[in-house]
Amino acid sequence: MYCNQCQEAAKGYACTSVGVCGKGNDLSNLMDLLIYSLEGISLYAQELRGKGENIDPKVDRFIMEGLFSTITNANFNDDVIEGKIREALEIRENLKNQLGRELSHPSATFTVKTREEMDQLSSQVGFLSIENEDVRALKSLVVFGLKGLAAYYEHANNLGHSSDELSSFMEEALAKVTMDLSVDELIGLVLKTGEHGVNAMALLDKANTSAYGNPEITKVNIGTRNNPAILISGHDLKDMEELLKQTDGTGVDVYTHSEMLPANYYPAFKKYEHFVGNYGGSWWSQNDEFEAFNGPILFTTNCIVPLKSKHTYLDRLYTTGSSGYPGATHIADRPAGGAKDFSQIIEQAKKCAPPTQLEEGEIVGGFAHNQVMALADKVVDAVKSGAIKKFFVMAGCDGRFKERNYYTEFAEALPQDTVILTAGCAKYRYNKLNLGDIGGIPRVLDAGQCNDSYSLAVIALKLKEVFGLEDINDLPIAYNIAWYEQKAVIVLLALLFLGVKNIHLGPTLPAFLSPNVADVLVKNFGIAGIGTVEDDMKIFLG
Ligand code: SF4
Ligand code: SF3
Repeated sequence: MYCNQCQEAAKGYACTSVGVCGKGNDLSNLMDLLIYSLEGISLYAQELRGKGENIDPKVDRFIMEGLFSTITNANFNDDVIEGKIREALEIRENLKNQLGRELSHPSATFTVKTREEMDQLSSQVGFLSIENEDVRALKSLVVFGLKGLAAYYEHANNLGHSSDELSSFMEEALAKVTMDLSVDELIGLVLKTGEHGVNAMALLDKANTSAYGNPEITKVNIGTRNNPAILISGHDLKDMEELLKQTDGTGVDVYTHSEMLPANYYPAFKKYEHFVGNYGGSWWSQNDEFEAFNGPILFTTNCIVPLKSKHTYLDRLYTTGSSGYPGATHIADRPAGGAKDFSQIIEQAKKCAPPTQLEEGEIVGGFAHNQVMALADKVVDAVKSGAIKKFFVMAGCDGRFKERNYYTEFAEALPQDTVILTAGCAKYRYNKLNLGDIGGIPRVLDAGQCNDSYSLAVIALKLKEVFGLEDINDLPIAYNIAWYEQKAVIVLLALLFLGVKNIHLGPTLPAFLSPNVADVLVKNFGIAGIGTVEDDMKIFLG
């Protein structure tokens, strides 16, 4: 195996024998082969689109789900990925028949029957097979960005929204990854991926808000009640809706974990009396928290942390959608026009003890673009009067390593006339610190999930307009972003596409960047890493 798609890649290089995330050698190789088969499918799809032919939406959906299932800690089930490879070959065959001829690239022609054959081929098709390290880095940036994009698109698609433009782009980009492109062409493709990342996040924003209303300022309870309960994690709001509906009136409460916290901000979900609040912290703290929760846990997406031998909750662990874990129960997709069936989870919950309380109090969030715009006058006045000197976008991910204490310390060290704009699970490093407010505006404004970084971009563009500025970089906004998995990669590419410069990215720069590609990002976009809190504070406030 050779995997370096996330921030926790071993030794800042790559995981080569077992993933820090828990991904095994075989699974990693199978995932490489799945991506390769998606490239083969995409070559046919692009050829057909070029001839004006339609592509079956099921093919688009398959590509989207295939990419999503290979995201860091989304799916740990070898059998599922093997099944997807077999399905991919069938789909590729159908597209070949639709086209009436075979394409020549090996990804469009290979066959594998047994798992041994899969293992053998997979070791030849991963990123290490690309010799030139700059080409490898740029193609990695595209494919990892596409994975994040596919995840966001899947959630929008689950809510009935689709975009032929997005599907076509995913195929175009996957097809191009198989080609000999120059470094300049690949840089163009990276930026185009960012452009479509903006489109995917905008589509998901529309899907979420048109279905569930605009997020609004909300105090989220972080304590517990004395009823049996289900914990739901991940990003899929359609799953959230169906779980709340099906648990209503059953005596079973619902709590969110990690990236599902922002579900608490939506009017359509807040109306449920049995939706109690949020339990625990970000993804990496889940093992102990799930143990203490006592009831069933439902994963709608990543981030799953493998259980250690001391953990007892595997029989309470459920996955759905693109997530998967060996030994956990997988809830099947919803039938056309119907809902997923969560009855098994609810029945188990009824027999479980209520959650053990870990903390009490509340956290405040719900500052997506609509809510912030409703407060725009107040915000603009605060900036004009000097009460707010600077905004700090600290969106992105949290992670398990100690170096991320930097973000807590940075938030604490920020002067009182600054406001943090956040989204994604990065917020758990400072959202319980009680950093106060500026004339009623909280000093931590949480827009929502990582995809709601889109909201932060909308807010920045709106402020640029209000202040009559030419360039988004003239705003008093600094970017100190934390990343972990590939959704953060697409968020980063989206910000670059929007013209945002001087983003600080930490806790370390991606291991998949070659020195030359890192240099391009530094020179053209002002990307930088992080240093000590003290030094960075001088840079940001200097
Ligand atoms: Fe390693 Fe991250 Fe890849 Fe997991 S996803 S194998 S931790 S680089
Ligand atoms: Fe990512 Fe796990 Fe936090 Fe959506 S999903 S942000 S790390």
